[in-house]
Formats: sequence, C-alpha cells, structure tokens
Amino acid sequence: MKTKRLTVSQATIEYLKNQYVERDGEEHRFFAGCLGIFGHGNVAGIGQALHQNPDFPFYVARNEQGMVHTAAAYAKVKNRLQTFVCTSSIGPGATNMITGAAAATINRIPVLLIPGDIFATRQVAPVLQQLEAAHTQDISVNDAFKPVSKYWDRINRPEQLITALPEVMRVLTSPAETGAVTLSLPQDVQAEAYDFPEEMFKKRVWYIGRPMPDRGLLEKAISVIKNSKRPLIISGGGAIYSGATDVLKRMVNTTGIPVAETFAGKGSLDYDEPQNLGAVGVTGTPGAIAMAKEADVVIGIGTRYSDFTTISKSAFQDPNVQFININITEFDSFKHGALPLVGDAKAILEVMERELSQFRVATDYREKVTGYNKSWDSFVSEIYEQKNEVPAFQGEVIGAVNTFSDASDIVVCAAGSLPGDLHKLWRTRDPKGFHLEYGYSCMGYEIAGGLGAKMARPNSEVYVMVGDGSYLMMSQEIVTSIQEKQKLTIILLNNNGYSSIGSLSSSLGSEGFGTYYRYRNEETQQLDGGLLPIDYAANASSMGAHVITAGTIKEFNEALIKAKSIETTTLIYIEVDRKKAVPGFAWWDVAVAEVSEKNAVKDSLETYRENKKSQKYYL
Ligand SMILES: Cc1ncc(C[n+]2csc(CCOP(=O)(O)OP(=O)(O)O)c2C)c(N)n1
Ligand SMILES: [Mg+2]
Repeated sequence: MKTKRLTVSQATIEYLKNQYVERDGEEHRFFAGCLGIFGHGNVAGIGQALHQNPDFPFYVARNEQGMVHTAAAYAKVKNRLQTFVCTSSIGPGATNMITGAAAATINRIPVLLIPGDIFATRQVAPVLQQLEAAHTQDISVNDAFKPVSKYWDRINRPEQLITALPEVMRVLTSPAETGAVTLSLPQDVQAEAYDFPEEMFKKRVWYIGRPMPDRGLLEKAISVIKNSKRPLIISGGGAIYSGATDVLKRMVNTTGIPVAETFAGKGSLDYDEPQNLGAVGVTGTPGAIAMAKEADVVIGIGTRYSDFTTISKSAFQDPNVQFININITEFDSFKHGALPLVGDAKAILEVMERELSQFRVATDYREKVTGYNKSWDSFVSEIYEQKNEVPAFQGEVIGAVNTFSDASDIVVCAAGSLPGDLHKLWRTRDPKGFHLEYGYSCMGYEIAGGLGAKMARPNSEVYVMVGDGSYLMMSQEIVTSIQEKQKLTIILLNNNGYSSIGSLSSSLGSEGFGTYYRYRNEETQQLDGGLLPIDYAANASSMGAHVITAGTIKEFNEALIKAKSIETTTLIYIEVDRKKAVPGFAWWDVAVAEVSEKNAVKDSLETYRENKKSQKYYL
C-alpha cells in the first residue's frame, strides 16, 4: 500500500479538498473552504494544515456561532450542494458553534464542524478551557454536540480518520440525512503524523441521486389525487432544494391544484402564479388558511410540518383529510399518517405531472384559488403603499425593499416580527430570493447568514432585514463582510426592543413584560423608564460599515438607491412603529398560565381553551 506521511490535520484538509458532488451531471467541489477562529486547540494543528493549503481558502470569522450560520446560509443558497468547514478551538470556541449546529440540523443544511478537543494523551489535563468530569476522563464539552449533530465522531488515533471521513461525507451529501456533522479533533492528535493510504486522497465524487418511491404507493397517491375534490399542495424547503420548482409550476398551472408555501418553501412559485396562495399556517394568508381548512387531500412536498405550518395542528379540518407526503426523508414522509412517498421531489413531480396531465380541479375551485391570489395581492399593495408617517410602518419598509430589489436579489431574515411579515408580504420572483431561517428562528443568524448568502451568490444584492434585538445579539460579521469585500445591505428596523415577543406577551395578558429596551425606573423598579440611548448607526459605522439613517420612508427609498451604488457593506437605519402590526389571520399554540392574578391572563386562557378545541391528531 502506498502511503503519504501527513499530520491528522493535513490529511483531513487534503481529503476534504478532494471531495466532489455530482447532481444531474453537474460536478463541483463540495467544500468552498474553511471558516474559523483559532485558539490553542486548533492553531498548530488544523491552522498549520490550512496555512500550507492555500487552495483551500480560509476565512477568519468573529464569532463561532456566526461562522456556522455563514456556512449554513451558503449551503442553503447552493441548494445543499456545497458548504464550508468551520474550525474552532476547544472549550468556548467549540461550544459557541453548538447553536449554529442546531440551526443547521433543524433546517437540514450541511455544515462540517471541526472543533478542537482536549488532549487525547490526557497528561496535561486539565488543559486551559477543559471542563473536567469527576466520573470519567472520556468526556469533554464537545460531547454536547451529539444531540445537534447528524454524525459525530472523535479522532483519538490517527488511523480512525481513514474510516471517519467517508462517514462524514456520506451524511453531509445525503439529502435525507444531512445537517451538522461534528468531527472532534483533540489538539495533540491534530498534530500527530501517520502514514495514511494514498488512495484516501484521490478525487471522490459523491453522487446525489433522485430516488423514486415504491411504485405501488406512487400509483395509489396519484389515484387519491385524481379522486380528490379539494387538493392542496404545501410546498416546503425540499421542493426548492431538489430543484422541483419548474415542474411544480407546470403541474399546477395545468391541473389547477393550489400551492401554499412554508417559510423554507416560499419562492416555490412566483407570487403572481394564479395557483399561488402564498404563505401557509400561523403567518398564512386568508386564502391559504381557508383552503387548508377544507382540503380533502394535502400533498406535502419537502415539508417537516412545523407548528407554524400546521397552525399548531389545527390547519386541516376536513374530517377525512388524507395526506400524501413527498419527502426525501422517511421520517417526514410518514407525518400526519400520510401516504409516504419517500424520494426526490423533482423526480416524483415529473411522474405526477405526466400522470395528472388530464386531471383538472373543478372550475369553481380553480376560480376560488385565483380569486384568493388576486385579493391577497391587492392587500399586499395596500400594505406596501407609502403613507409617509413617522415612525414608519414595517409593512411599507418591506414593500420598499421588495419593490426596489431585483428578482435575483436575496432577502435574509430569521427572528422577530419580520419573518412573519415577510412570509405574508414578500413578492417572490425567484426560488432563491426569499432566505428565511425559520426552523430555529435564531436571533443573530441575519447578518452572519447574509454573508454566506452573498458568498454563494456574489452577483446578487443581499438585503439583510434585521430587528434591533437580533442586531444587538450578533452583528459582528459585518467586519468579516468588509474584510472579504462581500457587500451586504443591512436594513435595521428599530422598534426599541422585542416587539414580536412583546405583542405575543400582550395578547396573552402579560402586557409585553420584559420586552422593551428601557431603563429601570426608580419608582416602579420595573424596566419601564426612558428609552435606552443605543446608537445603532454609530455601532455599525464603528465596524466599518457605511451607514445611512432614514427618518421617513421617502428617505428610505433614497437610501436604497444610494446603498446600491456603494461597494461596501451598508446599513440603512430606520425607526419603525412598534404598535402598528401587519394583521395576522390564525392563532398559535403558546401555553397560557392556568392560574393567574391578572384578569387579562384569565381572559386569554378562555380564548386559548377555545382555540385548542380546533387541534387534531392526524393519525
Ligand atoms: C437566540 C434567540 N433568543 C431568543 C429568541 C426569542 N425571540 C424571538 S423574536 C425575539 C425578539 C426579536 O427582537 P427584534 O430583533 O428587535 O425584532 P422585533 O421582535 O422587534 O421585530 C426574541 C427574543 C430567539 N428567537 N432567538
Ligand atoms: Mg425590535
């Protein structure tokens, strides 16, 4: 056997560099490079290996959580066909990545995490940043990655790498299995040399297929659809990742089956396609909500049916509703007692398109759908209309960005009141234009994720829409975007705190308690004093961003024009009215206190109990 003498770190990078994926005849490298922050746990191992591999680009990030979001956003824009490696030191550097890992795994997005780990030899224990356990030496904080990783391994001996790396790749490139993969590398092992088989470093192409479900089940599903009166498609992220959007459009244009979109699935159809009902679920449009309620056959495509999609299991009210789930993941395909079509969305829809070429929904059903599409669009136009009030209305700010942006641009968002408003109001014109991380809805994803989106699609403008709360939680990847000349246009909507959770709290009787950015009031001893003097514009500017402050929506429009002409990351600051909200049309199950001293809470408990009556088990 021919061998090559390398350190474990050098072998890891050499191997990763030679991994490719192929789908539909297109082949490319799976890793775009490595994001990282060094500490004693990775500087001399992985750091040294990266240093001697300039063809595997390294990007220094500002926060380990942020860099995992960057990697995940990149992979999301690339439809999971390419991603980054993220390397961290041991201890806090490593555990900072756990939130990012959970977000990637929930959203079924591939990221490879290589945290450093405590010495395998154990002689120097406790090394700086080691959390010891009295009952075992076979544990470190990196074990905390296990519940959020789709594959987890620790390399205690160099030769373990030879069998670990193919598993890493199998999971990352599997559309069904993918998520965060953690390869824990003790710092001494990272630097250890070994004679690795040369074969390990040959170019390897991982084929991403388009598997088909059982034929009998597929026939059954098609006949169920043919016999349906009120079919409805729920389109999720999987429809976009598999590239099924063209065939979906053709199929629904012909058959008239309406489509409602989840957060990850928004963009499956352009907003003005007559079969598009828009957002489904808690943040859904009235049309999507009404049609889900009465649907007799629900065809889920690449959706995991989160509570936001199912209106906390109350969206589908037909007593005989039948689900057909097209999903690459068996786990999701069985949800709601569905006919499980385990396979690739595009491949399955191609068969359905052929088999349903003669199928048509009834004319009145088709017209109802078209009517909902049109009436919702008029509603959006009303919200988009610029009234020039100060402070501005969040809905009109969204409208201004949507109207100004090109179809190929990307809007990025994750948490707060913006995601729901964007889900309802954003007019989609490209399957990749709407980039919402709403699986983990992780505050802090916005700017870090925007950076990943920009790196994945450098010719698009990336509009990061972020609330003041999320901005304060994590905005430091602005620095990375400037360093790498990856321009972002960040729109910071300030409403002095957590308006989304504040209105949720108020709607449940708790008066927005603890959700304002205010001083502690000496008289009340509560946080209801004056507003905090946070200067967001100065903050962004101190990191090197170009900043434009817009006082009115008119100034905001001008700022968008200006921002487009600027080559560096630009932040547009605007204050928005905390009290003026885009209307909602459905409830959400958030448990209300069963005993309380407050009448408002007692009242909301009544409403809550009433709403809960609409919940169902779909068995
Ligand atoms: C990391 C994290 N912590 C807490 C939450 C719960 N949460 C959801 S929205 C929100 C407030 C967001 O505030 P801001 O970004 O200002 O948006 P707004 O609600 O004001 O629109 C909080 C605390 C979360 N989603 N993520
Ligand atoms: Mg806010």
